Amino acid sequence: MKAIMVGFGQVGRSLRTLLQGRAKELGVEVEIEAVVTRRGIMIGDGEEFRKTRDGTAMDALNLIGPDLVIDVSSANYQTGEPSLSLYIEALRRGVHVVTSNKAPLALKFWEIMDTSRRHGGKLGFQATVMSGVPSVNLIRVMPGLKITRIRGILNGTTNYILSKMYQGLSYEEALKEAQELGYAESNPEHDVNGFDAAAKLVILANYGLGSRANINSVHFKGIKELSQERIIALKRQGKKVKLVAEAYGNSLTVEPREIGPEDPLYNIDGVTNALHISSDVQEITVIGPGAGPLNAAFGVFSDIVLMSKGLY
Ligand code: 80F
Repeated sequence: MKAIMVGFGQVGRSLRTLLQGRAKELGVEVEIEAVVTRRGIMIGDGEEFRKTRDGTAMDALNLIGPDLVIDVSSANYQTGEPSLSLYIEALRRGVHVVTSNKAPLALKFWEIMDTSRRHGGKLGFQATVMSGVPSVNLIRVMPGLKITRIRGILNGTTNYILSKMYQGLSYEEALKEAQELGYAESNPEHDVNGFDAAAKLVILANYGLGSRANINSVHFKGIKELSQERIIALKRQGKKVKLVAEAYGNSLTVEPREIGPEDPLYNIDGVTNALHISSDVQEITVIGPGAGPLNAAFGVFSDIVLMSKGLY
């Protein structure tokens, strides 16, 4: 498959390593024909980005005519651009899109999904929610299940910060660590104000519950107003604060909740995320690392492999 890759940050670099290291052994051939960043276009592939020419992702799509667009660029929650237009155009042409960028899907999920279904370009977005831990793709492999409720911890950075504050670190120290580990968004405000978890909840609610939601449908609140004193006081009462995302009926919420040991989310600490799905047939919980460059890259990689093998 001829691919263009948009974004060459932490996730992009890890993805390149995964593709080089283990795609061939799986019988998957992916040639990165161009890389696009804010700085312009690099024709071909390389360890480091070296600009070959000016241009945008759309220019690269036109120039290369790829089979696959990989989007590992930063999220733009204002407009979803330039990724949103890129997906629509690529999918219309029957070009597949695999992405870890939540913004276009949190803003225009059904426009993108309908374009994919109408024109045949496939859309892989496992990495947008819980990185490499099956969430979107878990729902994908349970066709026909009537999901009634989704509840979980969907942001690695805030769960990491809350866990560290519980152990006595300050908010600032914990955020700094989360940034150094590559968990936080390029604008960490999006993590700590609940925006990132809200975007993920929109994607799951649309895909799993068939909601017609966008980021404005979510009542969300972040963790910035929580003081360490409060977290420590709750600890003495045997409680923890978790940023809980929940979709049920038409209600989509992300907010800090005080929970006790009886709640299955109580023991989900650090960068670990958890997703609990209730349905007419079964209850399912999946637990695993929600963030990290290699984990997010693995989510993208798994989509590429499954797609190239015609498994969806
Ligand atoms: P990083 O900032 O390292 O790289 C972004 C790249 O995008 C840069 O190369 C930049 O030049 C390029 N770019 C930005 N705007 C562009 C434009 N207009 N045109 C072309 N290129 C452009 O970002 P990361 O860490 O590599 O992340 C890439 C994407 O993966 C982002 O959309 C993330 O939201 C997404 N992602 C990252 C995750 C992670 O762990 C996890 C899953 C998705 O739960 C949490 O705590 C979440 N913060 C992690 S989610 N890094």
